[in-house]
This record gives sequence, C-alpha cells and structure tokens, in this order.
Amino acid sequence: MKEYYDHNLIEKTAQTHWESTKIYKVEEYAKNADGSLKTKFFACSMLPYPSGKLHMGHVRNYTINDMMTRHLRMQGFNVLMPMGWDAFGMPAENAAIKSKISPSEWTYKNISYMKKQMLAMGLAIDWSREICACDPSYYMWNQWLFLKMLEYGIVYRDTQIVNWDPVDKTVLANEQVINGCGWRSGAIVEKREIPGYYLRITNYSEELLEDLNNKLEEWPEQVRLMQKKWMGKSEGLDFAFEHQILDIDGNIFQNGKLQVFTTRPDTLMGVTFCAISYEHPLAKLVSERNIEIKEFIDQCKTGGTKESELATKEKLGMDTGLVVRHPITKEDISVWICNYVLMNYGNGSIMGVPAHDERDFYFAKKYDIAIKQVIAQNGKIFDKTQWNDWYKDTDNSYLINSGIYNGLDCISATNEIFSYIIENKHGQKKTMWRLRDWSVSRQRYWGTPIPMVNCSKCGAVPLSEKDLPVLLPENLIPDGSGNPLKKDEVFIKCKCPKCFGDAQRETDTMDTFVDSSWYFMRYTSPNNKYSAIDQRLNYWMPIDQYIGGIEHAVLHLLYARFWCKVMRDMGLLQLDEPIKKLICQGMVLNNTYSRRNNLGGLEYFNSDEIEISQNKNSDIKEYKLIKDGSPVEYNGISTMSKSKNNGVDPQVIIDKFGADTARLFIIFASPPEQNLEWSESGIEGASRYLKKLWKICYSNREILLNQNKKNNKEDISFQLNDNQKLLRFKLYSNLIKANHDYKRVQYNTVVSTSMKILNDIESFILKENFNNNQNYANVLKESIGILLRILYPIVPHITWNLWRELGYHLIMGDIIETEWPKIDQNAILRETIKIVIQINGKLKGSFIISSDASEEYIKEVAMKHESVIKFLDKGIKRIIVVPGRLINIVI
Ligand code: ANZ
Ligand code: ZN
Repeated sequence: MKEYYDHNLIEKTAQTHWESTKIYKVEEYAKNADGSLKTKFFACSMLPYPSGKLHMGHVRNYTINDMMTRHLRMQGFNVLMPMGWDAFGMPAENAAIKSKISPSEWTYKNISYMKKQMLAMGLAIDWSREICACDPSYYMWNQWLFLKMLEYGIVYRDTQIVNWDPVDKTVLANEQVINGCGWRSGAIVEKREIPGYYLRITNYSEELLEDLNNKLEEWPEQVRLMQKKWMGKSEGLDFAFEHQILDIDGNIFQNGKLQVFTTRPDTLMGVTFCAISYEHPLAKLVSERNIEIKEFIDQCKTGGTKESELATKEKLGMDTGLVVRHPITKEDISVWICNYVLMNYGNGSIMGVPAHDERDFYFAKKYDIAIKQVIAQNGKIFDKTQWNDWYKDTDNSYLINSGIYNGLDCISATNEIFSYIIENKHGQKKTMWRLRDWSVSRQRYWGTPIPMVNCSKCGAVPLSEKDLPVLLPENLIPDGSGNPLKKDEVFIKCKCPKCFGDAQRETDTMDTFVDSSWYFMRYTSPNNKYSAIDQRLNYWMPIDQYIGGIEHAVLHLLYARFWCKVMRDMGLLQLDEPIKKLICQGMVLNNTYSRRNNLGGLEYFNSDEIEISQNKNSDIKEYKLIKDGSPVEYNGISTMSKSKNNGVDPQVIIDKFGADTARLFIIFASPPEQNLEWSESGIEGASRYLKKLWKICYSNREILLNQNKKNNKEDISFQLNDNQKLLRFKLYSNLIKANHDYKRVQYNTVVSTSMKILNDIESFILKENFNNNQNYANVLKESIGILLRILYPIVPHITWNLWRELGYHLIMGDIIETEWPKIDQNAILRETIKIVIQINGKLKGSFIISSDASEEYIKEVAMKHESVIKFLDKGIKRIIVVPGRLINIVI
C-alpha cells in the first residue's frame, strides 16, 4: 500500500479491473445466493446529447445515478444502469457548416471522447446495452414504429407552417430565427405552409392528464403541474356572434357566425369589442379590401409566433370597421384584428372584456375602447386607470351592469348565460385543450429518415417493413443552404412501393424527440436484430428511477408517456406509464462571461479563457479575453450550459484531483434536487477528506490487515471499554442516519455523516493510543469497514482499493459485491441515558434513567425531581416528552 493517496494509479487500477471483469453487466432474472429472485431496479439517466465533452451537469446527473445504483446493488437489487447517445440533431449540422466535417464524423468523435470521460468517472454502466440514436440499428426501429403508427392511425399527414428563409431558401428551426430574421442570411423570415407528418397526441389528452394524478405520485409536483399547464384543459362556452359580413362573391361570410371561446361566460355583458387573429380567415378577407390592414397583417407576420413571445410582445391591433351582434343585448360590437389572439387556440377569435381580462384591459386602454365593469366585489372600487387582480376574481363577486343577471354570483351567472346561449342555439359547452398534435417532420439532414416515398401518381406512400432501414447517407456536409438530402440523387431516387414507377424518397427527417421517446425501452432489449423490443422489456420496465434536468419536464417527458401509451394500444407492451419515479436534479451554476459580436449576437466565453485583473485603486474587476486581450462582460452566476459556454471540463478536475474527489464534491455540495454552485475550494475540501481517509487507513494498515486475516467476521462479543462502546454507539447511530438519507435520496448528508464517522474514528485512535489489544483492533476494523461501505457508492475507486489493501475482501469479498452493513442493535443500546428537564422550554435540570424507560415512567420520575416540585402548585398545562432526550413542562 502506498503511503500517499495516488488518485491516478488507484482509479486506473480499479477501472481496468472493472472493465476486464465486466462487473457491471447485468442479466435478467438474477438470483440471490439462496436461489430466490432478486428485485429488479431500472435506474436511468436522461440520454445525453454528444455535444463534445461532458459538462458538470452530466457529471452530476450520472454521479447521483451511480451512487444510487451501487447502493442498491449492495442491498441485493438487480440494478440496470445503461447509457446511450441522443446523437441526431442540429448542433452536428451547425458544426459541419462551421468546420466542414460531416455530422457523422463529428458525432462519433464526440461520443468516443465522452465515453472515455464516463469511464474515467468510474460509472457502473452496463456498456453492453449502449445505444446510439444515429446508428441504423436503433433508428430503423423509429422507422418501424412510425409505419406501425401510420397503420394504426396515430401518424397522419397535414400541412405545417414553417419558418422560411427567402435568401438561403431553407426552412429554419425556431432557434435559428433571431428577432424575426434568419440566423445566417439576416433576411426577414416568412411563414410557409408545407406538408408534414403529425402524431395524434391529442387522442391521449384525457389519459395523459388523468394519469398525472393517478399514476405518477412519485414525480415532482412541479413537473406534474408543468405538464398539466402545457396540456391546458379548459372548460368553457363556444358560441357565435352573428353578423352580415359578405365575402368577395357577395355571400354571407362563414354562415354569418364569428365563433369565439370563453372560459368566463359570466362576463358576456361586459363585452365591448371582438378580436380576431391576423391569421383568421376574416382578417384575410378584409386585408384584400383594405391596404392598411394588409400592411398591419404583414407587420404581425414578422417575429415569433410562439405563445411565450406573444405574451411579452406589445399588444397591437386595428379596427376592421366590421361589426357583429351581441347575442344578448343585440348591440353592434366592432371587430378588431389583434396580435395577442392566437390562431391555433380556440377559434382564433375572442370576445373582448376589458374590465375583467388583463390583456383586453391594456388593449382597450391603448386604443380607447370602452371598459365596462360587470363584476363587482363589496368594498372594492373599480378603477379604470390601472389593472387590479381582483377584477378577474370570481369568488365573492357579483354581477352589475348586466341587466337581468344583476346580483347573481359568478357561478350562477355562468350557468344562466350558458342556458340562454344553448337554448337560443348560439353555441354550446366545450372543452378546449392547449395541447396540439405533435409535428414530427423536420426539414433537416441529421435525423431519422421518414420512411415514406412521394410518387407523382400515388402521393405519399409508406415503405414496407422489409425495406427498412432507410439508411441516412453519412458523408454529406451541409453548407447552410437547406437540407443536403434534397441534393443527394442517390438517396432521393427510388421506386414507388405501390405502382413501381419512379418516385422520390421523403427528405424530411424525424424530430429528435422521437429518438428519446422510447430509447430506454431499447436498453432492455439491446442488439435484437429482429424486433424493437422483446420480452426482456417486461422484466425491466418501468424505469424505477429516472434522473434528469427539469428542462425536459414537458416535451420529452410528455412525449415519452404518450409513446408508451401508443405502444401499449398497439399491443407491443402492457404498461400505462414508462417512468415510476422521477428526480429532477438541480442545475450546476458557474460564472458567465460574454461579448457582443459584430452580427449583434452574444458570444460567450469560458472562465478558462478569461483573465481577471483588479484595479489597484478600486474594487472594480476587469475581465479580458486572454486570446485577444480585449474586455468581456461578467454576467454573474448562471446555469452551466453549452449556449453560455460556462462549463467546467470534468476532465481537468479528474486529471488534477481524481474522479472520486469530483464525485464527492458534487454529492456533498447540495442535495440532488437543488442547484449546485461550482467551487474550486469545495473541490479542494473534498480532496482533503479523501487524503485524510487514506492516511488513517495507511497508519493502521497492519492492525487491520492482521485482523481481517484472522477471518473472525465482525464478532464483538467480549468486554469492551467505554471508549470502544462509545465509538460503536456513534458508528451505528450514524449508519442508521446514513441509511435514512440514502433512502430519501438526501445524498449530501450521507457525506457529512461519513465525515463525522471519520472524525470519531480519529479521536478514538488518539484516545486508545494504539492500544494493541484484540478489542481495539476489532472495533477499528469494524468501524473502518462500515465507513468504507457507506462511502463506496460515492467514491468507488478509493474505497474499492482500501477495501482490498486492508484485507476486507478476504472475509467479505470484493466491495462491489459485498453486502450493505447491518445494524448491531446491541451497539446502540445504552443502559442509561440522561433526560433533560425543561420548564417552559428553559433548562432546569436533568436526571439519569434506564434507556428503555417508558414515557409514563419518565414523567413519574420528573414530577418527583426537586427542580419540578417548586413549580407544581402553579398548575401544569401540558407535558411533552421526547423519549431519550428531554421532558418539557408547560405551566
Ligand atoms: C372572455 C374573458 C373574460 C376571458 C375574462 C377571460 C377572462 P384558457 O383558460 O387558457 O383556455 N382566448 C380564447 N381564445 C383565444 C385565442 N385564440 N387567443 C388568445 N386568447 C384567447 O383561456 C381562455 C380565455 O382566453 C378565453 O376566455 C378568452 O378570453 C381567451 F374576464 O373570454 B376569455
Ligand atoms: Zn406510385
């Protein structure tokens, strides 16, 4: 054994051993020594994108997962921890445009580097199950599932609206549109309608919502709420304002009905305008007659159309000059075109109630539209100068200015107005969803080819199963001017499966969320050439513990749930939900630096590219880019991310301190679900702890090795002195605490507990002064053995090595396969304990009592105690006993 902790040597040795013995490979139906089946546990981390190198967010995610896996293994579970690559997607294409290497080459190079880093982290991954989304052996099953879903009616073809760059003549993804312009050309982006494929996720809205409450109790409340909000179920009234607007041919437009949806029928009498989206057919109609309106609509078309963008955008509108008729008052209501009305929600048109809807309020104020209060609350004054949140409150409110509905509360008014509208055939109750069908076509190269063929005679024709996979050519280098598949004759040319005539292959590829919707299922059935999944899935699924970032709370996790339900309905599996328990790890934060580039975009720099200098005469720090010596801006602490270029390369930390130190720091710095601030000094602290552990083990190596060679198990049945009893008491109390924290995934406190144990051992050694007797050696061996096992899931290399060096493996086998320590009840039994007496929470005295004394007996003894007797005549209100600790008497 080396005198000093040599992390390089230790980690290399351990990893080589693990790799050569394939120690982390798992099989289905593994058994215990007694022949009974082990309980399975599927612990999965979210699939990483091979961006280049691991960042700390990855490392944190996998360390948490690894710790859980190793702990559960020692507890006798059969644990699967797989890994794979979310290897399709845009960054590979962008890298190709930039450095002229193919996305495939770039991706595989990154994968091989990141895999090396994962090995260096010492993760207990079963690499025999590795999957890679851009490998045909995986994506052919995307194609197969797509065809199945087409057959089953889940996939359909429809037009989709895309961002069109008129200069580059290409479709842009949303993130390539910057302030309404193309990211490369700078041209104003247009909307175009093109055909695409959709998945009917809306068929599953009700079930997806319902199961959030019934089947995902072990998911974070926050994620369930976000999904709920995303699906956006609302119940309301769908009805029409009638009108006499004529179309170009002189016919009544849309049967004379302007259909709107409202969740607040009780405010119908407060309508002072109607508004339609600029994409509404009526808007198109008026734009043909009115040049001003046409210009306004063109202005609306630029810029983002996402709801989040619209919410923050200035509210703009224009009066169409047209009117519709109020269904109750029969008054004329003017119709506006307005940029906050979404075409793809409800009917793309609304009734405007400025007094009680915040957006309508600001809109009406801006354009001087009447604000008519119809909801009131006692004691509250309605003030048109500014919006008040109670204006939308329905509790404790009643109707005013509403004719026959005056005085009704909001619920009754809603019911009355519902009845009126329904009876007069103006409309009906309706449930509206925010959730839209999932558009899966991408006009990109680096993705799973959609297995369809476009034939001039037969239209879009699906390939047959035997034609799969449709291989993606791997050698193309996109140049930014559109999808290179479109120029690849070899790829495009094909025969129509229906008429056998010449046809063209579909060049759109699938959204990469398709890859991540079911990859975890493929882990259970790896290398199966004949089917996507097999019966092994039934053993491993569902995922028992899924760990990943909150940024995937909605899309990925909703799509994965949907995908599972579709597969169930197609008879491929028997699961309602794919993920039993979810942990969303907190973010890893670090300093951020940036500078504006000449295109106006922000360019971010990593802290290792920055030189910080401090002006001698002031506190002001200066930040410079080392490369060119010119200043950059410090943006404070924010999430480590690719886009902010503020990651710390784990490799640098591993090289300098070792993987165990990095792991220990990450686990210790904060509980898994909270944010973690990167800190160099924290890393150093973790490193000191491991060195101290090594030193104590090294100093006692002979005693421990000898003791372990005697092969006398953990037998402590002889007379111990007080010191030895005390250490054992503390040791097992701490083990109980560590067990508790492991169970509730409060991993940071497992580290603090193990720090306490090491301190206890240290002072024990000092007190016993290397007392060289059997009992000392036994107690020391026992406590270090337990400490190593508590620490092993966190720092597997050093503990694996010490376990061997000190001879523990002679009795208990390799630490990887040994059992979790059991509690010795005798050690935590103390014959007598001290109970503290408090009066009104203030310390008044104490007494010694048998440690198993009942609450009643503690009370009895306390009542006779001199410090209590004095207060007895004041009358006792309450007595609180905390067994083993104190009694508090409230007078
Ligand atoms: C009148 C009203 C009065 C409304 C009031 C709200 C409060 P949720 O709950 O999200 O379903 N709305 C309807 N269609 C819209 C569209 N295409 N674009 C923008 N807004 C639209 O929201 C339903 C409410 O959002 C509807 O109820 C409507 O405004 C608006 F005091 O009608 B409400
Ligand atoms: Zn054909």
